[in-house]
Amino acid sequence: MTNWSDIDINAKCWIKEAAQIIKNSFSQTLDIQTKSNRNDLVTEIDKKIEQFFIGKIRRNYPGHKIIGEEGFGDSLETTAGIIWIIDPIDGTMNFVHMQRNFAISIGIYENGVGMIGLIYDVVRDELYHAIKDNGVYMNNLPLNRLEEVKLSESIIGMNASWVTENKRIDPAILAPLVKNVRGTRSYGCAALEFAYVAAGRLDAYISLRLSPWDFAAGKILIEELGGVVTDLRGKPLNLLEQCSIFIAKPGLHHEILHNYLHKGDW
Ligand code: 2AM
Ligand code: CA
Ligand code: CA
Ligand code: CA
Repeated sequence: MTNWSDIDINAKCWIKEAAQIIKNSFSQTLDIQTKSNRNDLVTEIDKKIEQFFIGKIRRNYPGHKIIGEEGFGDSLETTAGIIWIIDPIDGTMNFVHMQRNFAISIGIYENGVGMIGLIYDVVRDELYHAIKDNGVYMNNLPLNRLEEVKLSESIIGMNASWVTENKRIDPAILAPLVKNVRGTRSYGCAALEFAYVAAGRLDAYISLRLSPWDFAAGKILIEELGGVVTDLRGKPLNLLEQCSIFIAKPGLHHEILHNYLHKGDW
């Protein structure tokens, strides 16, 4: 039998330890490199934190598998077994430029089912924490189930660049949505945007392309609170592949999907 409570206690403890390493780096000069393009940044701290978690997991749970953004984990073809999906720093650009608005994100899945989701806002010391069938907590305060909200009174997390010309979606699909909601916000940290939907600070969040480590923990939080997690076409996410993301409170998800995202040919 898997001892989930032991895994949970360890994961939380390692996150706090990792956060201290990140905070200590604020006084150092960072080695900043680029990945897929000149704005896709990575630092030695991203790599160090991923290796820190992998070392702990391998030592304590040798049978578990790991997927991490910086590539020090396993390369997996199936979701069988227990898998830790880790983003050591989500929001690296914010980490580099602002020293805030970034998070550590860890989702732990068993045979494709989300069991534990942890998103830690290091600088604000806010830990968003879900255990399957046991609710979601922010620093041990329970978060409420997600309730219906009117589109005209909702705030949606999305990146402004998607309403300009881009290769993934016709701006004519998103522009009417942007016009009809109460407001839009962009935080530059997918995990925190999931956490904000969980905490009721945002009502929905849209992203045109995320990787499993960006959404693994957040998906567990949102689903545990009764929210809906799909891609922009309303399809379930694949834990091993990149996909578009659309999460929202229950009624709002249906309304946006049918009245906006399903319109047009894209
Ligand atoms: P990251 O900081 O861990 O890379 C805004 O950039 C959000 O999108 C962040 O959560 C960021 O995660 C994520 N993201 C996913 N793919 C990205 C890419 N190719 N370049 C920059 N950010 C990316
Ligand atoms: Ca990255
Ligand atoms: Ca990320
Ligand atoms: Ca990252």
